[in-house]
Formats: sequence, C-alpha cells, structure tokens
Amino acid sequence: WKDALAADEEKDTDTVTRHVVHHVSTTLARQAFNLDDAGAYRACAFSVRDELIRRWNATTSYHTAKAPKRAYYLSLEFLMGRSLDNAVLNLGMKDMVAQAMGRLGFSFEDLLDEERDAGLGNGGLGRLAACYMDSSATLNLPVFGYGLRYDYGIFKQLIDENGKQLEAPDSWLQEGSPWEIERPDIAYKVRFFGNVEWNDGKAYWWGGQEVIAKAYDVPIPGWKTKNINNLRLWSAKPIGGFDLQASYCSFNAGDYEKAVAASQSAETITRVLYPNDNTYQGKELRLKQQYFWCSASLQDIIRRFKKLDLPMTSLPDFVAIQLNDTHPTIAMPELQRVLVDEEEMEFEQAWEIVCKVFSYTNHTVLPEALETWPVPLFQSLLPRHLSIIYDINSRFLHDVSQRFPGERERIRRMSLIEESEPKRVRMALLACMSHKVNGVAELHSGLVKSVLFKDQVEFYGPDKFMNVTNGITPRRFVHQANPELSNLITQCIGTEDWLKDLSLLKKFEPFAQNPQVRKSFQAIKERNKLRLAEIVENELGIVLDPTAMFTVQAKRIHEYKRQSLNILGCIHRYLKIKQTPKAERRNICPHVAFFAGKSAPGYYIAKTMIQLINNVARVVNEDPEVGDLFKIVFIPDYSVSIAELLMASRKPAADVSVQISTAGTEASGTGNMKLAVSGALLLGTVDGANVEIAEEAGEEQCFLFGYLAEDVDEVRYQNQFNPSPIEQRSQACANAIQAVRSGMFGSGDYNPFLDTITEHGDYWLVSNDFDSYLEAERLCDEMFMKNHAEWIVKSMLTTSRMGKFSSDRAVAQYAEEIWNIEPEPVPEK
Ligand code: DL6
Repeated sequence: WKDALAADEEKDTDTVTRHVVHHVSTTLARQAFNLDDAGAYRACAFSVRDELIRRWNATTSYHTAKAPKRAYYLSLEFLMGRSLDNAVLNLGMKDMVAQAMGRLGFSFEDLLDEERDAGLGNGGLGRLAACYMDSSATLNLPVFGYGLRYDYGIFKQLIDENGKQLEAPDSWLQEGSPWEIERPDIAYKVRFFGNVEWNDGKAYWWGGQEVIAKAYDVPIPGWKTKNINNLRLWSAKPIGGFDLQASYCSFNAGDYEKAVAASQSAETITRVLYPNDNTYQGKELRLKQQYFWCSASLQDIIRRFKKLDLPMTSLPDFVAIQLNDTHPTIAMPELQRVLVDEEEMEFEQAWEIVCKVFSYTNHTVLPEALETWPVPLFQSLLPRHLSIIYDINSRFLHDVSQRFPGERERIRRMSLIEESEPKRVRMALLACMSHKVNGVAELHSGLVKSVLFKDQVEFYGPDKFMNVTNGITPRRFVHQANPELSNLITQCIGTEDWLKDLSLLKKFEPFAQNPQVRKSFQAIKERNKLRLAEIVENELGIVLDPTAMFTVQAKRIHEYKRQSLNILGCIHRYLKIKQTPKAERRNICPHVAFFAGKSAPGYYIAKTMIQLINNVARVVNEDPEVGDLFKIVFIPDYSVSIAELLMASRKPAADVSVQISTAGTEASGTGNMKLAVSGALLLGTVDGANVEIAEEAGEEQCFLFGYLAEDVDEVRYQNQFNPSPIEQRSQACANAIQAVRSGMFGSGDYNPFLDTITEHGDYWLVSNDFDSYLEAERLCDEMFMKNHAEWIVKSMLTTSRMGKFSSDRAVAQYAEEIWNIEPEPVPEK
C-alpha cells in the first residue's frame, strides 16, 4: 500500500487536464479538438477512475497485509446510479476536475448527464445496498460487496399515448462502463444439475453443467478517506468459450451454431435483472442466478481466507456474511457443502460455523415476497444442497420436538420444508438459522418478531432478532443532490463534518428561528422548484406554477404502497375544484402532484394504476377551468438520478413527501428519508420508518393518518367477510371511483383495479383510510397556504432532525452488533 500511495502526486488542474487529454488520445483513440460531450465524459471518467484505482490498490494491499475480519454484503441488487459526480466529490476533486473540463471547453455539469445510471436493482433494497457500500467505505470498514453484473439492468419505462407503461431493455453496458474493472484473473467454476454419489459416507457431486463466474470490480470511494472498498460483480461465461472437442462440433455451419447456443445458455444466467420488487417469482433461472452468485462469492471468500493459513474453524473470526434478504440464502447450504464435502469437516461442527458466519436482513413481511422454492426444482438444479437442507431440517425438527413435545402443528410451521404440493423449501426459515436476524425499521422489526418469525423467536430466544433502521447516504442525497442546501447548512453550523456525522444536523435547528437563514432556506427550495418546473415544461410540456405545493410519491408502483389512494385523492380534488364557485377558488391551495415509479411488467393491477394516473393527469392538466390550481405529473422512467432530481436533487423540489402504504406493509421506505432531509413534510401513514421520522421530527411537523398496523387485520376481516357498502366506508372514495367508471378519464379498462376496492374486500384499505387521508391533506393545504412562514420553520426542523437516518449510523450498527468488525483506515504515508 505504501508503494501505491507513494505515487500520490499533488493533483492540480494542469495534471488533471493532462490526464484527461491522455485518455482522449489513448483509451478513446480520438483527438481532443473534435471531441463531443459523450467522449469528454468518458475521458474524464477514465482519468477519475485512475485515481480511484490507485487508492483502491493501496486499500487492498493494506487490508491483505493486515488481514482484519471482513464483512461481505451479498445483495442481488446494487442500484448505484451515476458515479462520476459522487466519485469526484468523495475524492475531493470536483473543483479541479470541473476546471480541467472547463479548460477543454466542456461544462462539467453537462457531462454529468452523459452518464447512464447503473440500474442493477429494482428499488429500495438495491439502493440501500448502494448506500451501505458508500457508508462502509466512508467509515473505513473492511466491507466487500458481492452481486451480479447483469447485462440488462432495470428496464426503461416508456409511457405510450394511452398512458400505459411499456418496457424497453436497459442496455447500460452498450458503450462499456468506465467504473468497472474486468478481472480475467478472478474466475471460478460453478456447477448446476448433475448427480450426487455417496462413497464411505462422503458425498460427491459431479456432472451436470458447469459455467464460469468472471469478476468485474467496481471501486467504491468513501467520503474524504483514502480507503476505497470493492464491489465485485459476477458475469457468467461458458467454460473455455466454444467446446471444440464436443461431439456436436465438427466444422459445419449447423454444429457451429449449436456451439454458440451452448455458450449463450451460460451467459443467460447474468443476462437480465428480474424486474420484481416485493414479489417473488419462482423461475428456475432466478434460482440459478442466486446459486451462481453465491457459489462464486464463497469461493472467492474462502480463497482469501485460505491465504491466512488458518484452520477452517476460525472462519467466523475473519468472515461475516450479510444476507440482503433471502436471495442469497443458498450460500448457507453451499458453505456447509464446502466444509463437509471438500474440507471434510463433521456435519454438526460445520453447521455451527455456517450459522456464526451468516446473518440475515429481512426486508418485507408481505407473504407474496417470501421465497419458497419447489423441491423438485431444487432436486434437479442443486441435488446436493437439497440433501444438506433435509439433513439440517431433520436435526432441527428433532430439537424443536424436544423443546415442544407433541406440538405437531408448530413442527409443521417451523419445518424448512413446506408440506404443499409440490413440497417447497422455505428460504426465510433457513436464513433464520444464521446468528442474527434484523428488520429494517422499529415497527417492521416488531412485526418480524411478533408475526413473521414468532415461532422462531420462541425457539431461538429474542436475542437473535433485532432492528437496524435503514439509512441513506447524506453525501449523495444532500451534498451532491442538493448542493445549495448543503452549503447553507455548512455555513450555518461552521463545519462540513455533518456530512460524516449526520447527528450534527441538529446544530442547524436553532437557525429555524433566524429570519435571514429561513429566507435563504426558502429561496433554495423556490429556486429548485422553479428548475424542476422548467424541466417538466421542457420534457413533458406541462406548465407548472412553481409556487404551488409540490407533493411527491416516487417509488415502485404497488398496491400496498397505495398510489391508488393518491390518484383517487387527486380525482376527489379535481371534482371539488370543479364544484367550487369561481369566486371561492382563491381559497384553494394550488397543488402539483408528482408521481414516479415503475411497475413489474407482469403486474396487471399496478400497470392499470399507471394508466389511470396518466389519464387523470391528461384530463386535469388540460382542463382550463382548473388552470394553475392543480396539475398532475407522472415522471417516466424513475431511476436513482430522477430520485436525486425530485427528492433532494440538483433541483430539490418536494414540499410534501407522500408515504401512504397500508400500515404494517412498508418495511421501512428510504424515499421518506431522502425527502425529509431536504425539508419535505411527511404526509403519511403510521408505517415503516415513517414512525421514526415522525418521532424524530416531532409529530407536529407531520400529517399522519389512517388505521394503525394493529387494527389492519380486523378491518380487513370486516371488508372481506362483512363488508359495508363502499359509500358507507367513504362517500368521497365512492364518488371518485364512480367518476372513473363513468368514463371521465377515458376508456381504459380500470375495472379490475377498481373492483379490488369495491368488490374484492379492499385488502389494502383504500376506502377505509380515504377520509382520514383527505383530512390530512386538508390540514396540509391549510398550513401551506395560510401559514407559509410556519411551514418553512417546520421544513427546517424536519431537515435538522433527520440525523438518525444516515446509512453511516446503520452500517456502524451492523459493524458493531452483527459483524463484529473494526474500521481499518489506510494510514497516511
Ligand atoms: O429495506 C430496504 C427496502 C425498504 O425500505 C422497503 O420498505 C421494502 O419494501 C424493501 N423490500 C424489498 C423486498 N423485496 N424483496 N425481495 O424490496 O426494502
């Protein structure tokens, strides 16, 4: 590491300019004098990457020499977004790089828009993993990420002329990514299918299909630290390219095609990210992805551990593996297989090690998201793993029956194998055998203990189950995304340290009483709203009143997140405006409702909701009677960059954060944190991290409404088995639905969606919560319009009280309470 840092030359604008020009002529093989923005972005990115690699080498060598215990974060999704701005900010090089690009005739801000988002994730779970990588590097923690390098990330969302979502592939690697380093030197074989043979009590798994996992490394810079961590993504390749020895491969065209097809079958494994959020899709390819990634990652982890030349029994002293949801749970039986079959360890001793190494984060209590794999699929794809799972299960159920004699029903519930037709492997119960299980917000962790894993808590005891409330990185979601607000906070509290210790934000709180600072805070918000309005006008042709209240609901489209409530509320607002005599309309608070989000391509009801939102928007926005009083904007193709735009953003713009999931369904939410830290007031249900946001900000700063989680089951039961007419549950809701059915918003087939509320038991309690939602909105409007000075104070209080929601706090908690790892900063030279 010393050598790597010895090359640390003093950077100045001249050297940066020279480096960029060098990449133009060598890496791009182009001439600096006829370069376009795309080329300039790439050359700039490559020269920043050089700096990342230099420090990354130093970190890697230092950690190799020091050999600390490391944590490995296994996540099937890493929603990284763009890297250039983040990298130069974290490296402290932004001004220099911007100047260098300026000298070469380019605007750095324009170049930032040339970068494609790395969209290797669906939503909250993937973005959380990206925030945790950022925080681990910032805290100098030896954390290594493992994921998949999908050729196609989350699809591009297009909206057709009927308002419907269309999906286009996201070929984000088309021009290559400057942020990854191809590692042909790091590759492992992964086996699928095949047979298990037993010899002398020893299992031997052979045959089947073998593919190669090849590594691509993404350096992860921390904020103002020399440490650069690593995110290793695996790409599937055929073994040895084309198999020229294979019987099908003689030199004629037909056989050649067969050989190519075989290689494509291997590559299919990492071709595409499954575009489902909070729903489980039991496809064979998905299980293949999971095993491919876990097997390669474990081989890599064990290779690194073996360099220490220690017995396998000390693995838990050097390795902690975090399962980000159940997707990587197959890594547990895989490690068991390696320890027993390859390292020849006793089964029981091996399993003890496995349980100590792993820990599991649960991200949802929704039954439709919990993974269970059909036993026949497991049997064919991973026969050895299935036999290991059966072994573990029989020992486990033996222990359960000792503890709870005669409780057959309990044993049935706790078995790793669900006795369905066909039988299924319950991945979450397997993951619960790891040494710690955590939920992602207080309320959610409570439900994990009291409902989802109640039996497991009774069996293992409560200590294993804990809470780590999610967090977001303030570097990306305040400093980078909202630089004016970031500067104001720094000026007021006299230090930039809050970016590394977000609890320092509380020092900003007294400035809510300072009229001058309040004015600046308000001016920043107004400028940002104006810029967002300009973008919306240019891109979507919708003219907005920037002084109107901007509400934002930006997240995946899902019934439990209840964009339904929001859009039906919009319809109610529209009908009310039209019923209000002209003279009285000045009392109405002007409103812009922003929606953004993707639906899973096969999720019919969610797609219907998108169509309804777009068609209501069209009617409302074109109605001259409504004018500036109300506009609805659906921003297509929601991504990390659009989130930066809407939430905190280079154009941070939300006045109100709309987080209205049915209580008890949103595990945490992180959009709520991103919006709140930029001063948006929460309009929300008592759900997920909303609860803690309200606790921290003070309930007076929030507009909470709706049934509480503990009442939801009862209301649901009523709705299903003893329903009152919808008009009794909410006349306003019934009217809004009737307006849609009347054809006011075009002839889309909205009935299957509307019927879920009116005919099929309103599982998500839209009608039950409707009136209290309208009342919360009314209070919100009233304050925004009649007491805007107070609104600004509340907004500043909200910002300054969000210190808890830093991903640094969350990662530090994982490090201390779960992984047992320490910071390992690379020493100064
Ligand atoms: O923990 C990150 C994120 C939470 O903020 C969301 O509330 C939650 O819905 C999401 N969960 C998932 C679960 N998906 N699966 N599988 O995405 O996690």
